[in-house]
Amino acid sequence: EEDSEGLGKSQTGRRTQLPAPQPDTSGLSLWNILKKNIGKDLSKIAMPVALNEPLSMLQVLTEELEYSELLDKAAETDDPYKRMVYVASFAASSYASTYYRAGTKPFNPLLGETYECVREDKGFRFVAEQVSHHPPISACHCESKNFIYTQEVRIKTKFWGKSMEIIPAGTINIRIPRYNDHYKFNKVTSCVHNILSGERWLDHYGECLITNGRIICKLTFTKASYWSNRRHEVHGVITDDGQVVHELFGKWNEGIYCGRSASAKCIWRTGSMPENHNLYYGFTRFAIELNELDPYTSHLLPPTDSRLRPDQRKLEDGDVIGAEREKQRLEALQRERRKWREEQGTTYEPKFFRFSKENGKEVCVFKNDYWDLRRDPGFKNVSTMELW
Ligand code: PIF
Repeated sequence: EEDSEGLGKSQTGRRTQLPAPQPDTSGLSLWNILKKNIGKDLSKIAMPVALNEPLSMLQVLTEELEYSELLDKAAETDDPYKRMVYVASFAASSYASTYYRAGTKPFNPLLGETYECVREDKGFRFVAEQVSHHPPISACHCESKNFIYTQEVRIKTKFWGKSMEIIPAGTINIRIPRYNDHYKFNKVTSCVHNILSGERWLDHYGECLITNGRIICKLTFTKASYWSNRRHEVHGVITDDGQVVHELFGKWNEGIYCGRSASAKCIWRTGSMPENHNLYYGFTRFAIELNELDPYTSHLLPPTDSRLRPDQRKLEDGDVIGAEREKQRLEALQRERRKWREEQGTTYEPKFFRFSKENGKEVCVFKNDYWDLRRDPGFKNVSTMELW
């Protein structure tokens, strides 16, 4: 049964565990791969599947909405400064899931790969698509009765030897129609430390500037320093026309508080991790659910959905050798499609998003037809690419 908004009602409960634990990849030497590619753009090098976690970049984007209830709270708050407090806490919360994840990277989606996520419990529905391969660009759109969230990720990587920086470009837009709010913000730099040896860990640093008209929040992610054991700290200042209204502090892996120390109010706190998460890629409960293929959804999905990608499924099932074979096959097919387009002199057009110009900048906008096309009988009569 589908309700009027097209938010499917799954009868089954969601899974609480992955089908197989993370394979042992301790023998894998990243150095052997990276030494040949120093100074090169790492996104142009095919990496062994054993470095991956069984989620695509499109699904990892969905993880940033794990604490979407903060946006729901914002949408029920008349005070515009408090709304900014919730939105800023949401921005910090979107990094929480990365804390246990430094060991692996998501699958680089194939050009034209898509991912949908319908969460009737959280009240949102989400669509993402890989809209460019080189450079990798993913676009997503999420809507609920309370908010509209869009994001476009363009990643640049810098390999420094001991560490790798991931420098994101692109903007996150959150609209709360009830108050006519339009929040815009950028992402901060992420850094994978000890990329070649030792225990890998992630840091996020830089300034995230959130604007909503005159009300601005400057959220600073502090870079870990050799001289201090304070890590993962975030602090923020909300101003109206330059006047400080609220102050925020906390850690992106623990929680965010509003106010001054003793009297501060907790706005957000991370959820508990599932048991044995260290054996299962450090996934949160929400992450575990993302690649589940339940019988209700499976007949509605377009054939391009990440859940149907065979190498990722094989990795999830613990079959690294099969996954590597499939990854190479899919990459070869993708190269053939690219060659074919070059011969035809055509360029790739995204399916559910459209490139357009906004103030001279290229942006990727949701065409808003995904959920209509999905209506019974799903995507059976819609032409989509054959990716695998
Ligand atoms: C392949 O992607 P990989 C390459 O793009 C390859 O060039 C392409 O062939 P083509 C293949 O079709 C692709 O499958 C390489 C690269 C991808 C990202 C950006 O999956 C996000 O083999 C990075 O990967 C997030 O990966 C990292 O780029 C988060 O997906 C930690 O650059 C990287 C990652 C670097 C390794 C970090 C290891 C940390 C554990 O012939 O079409 O060009």
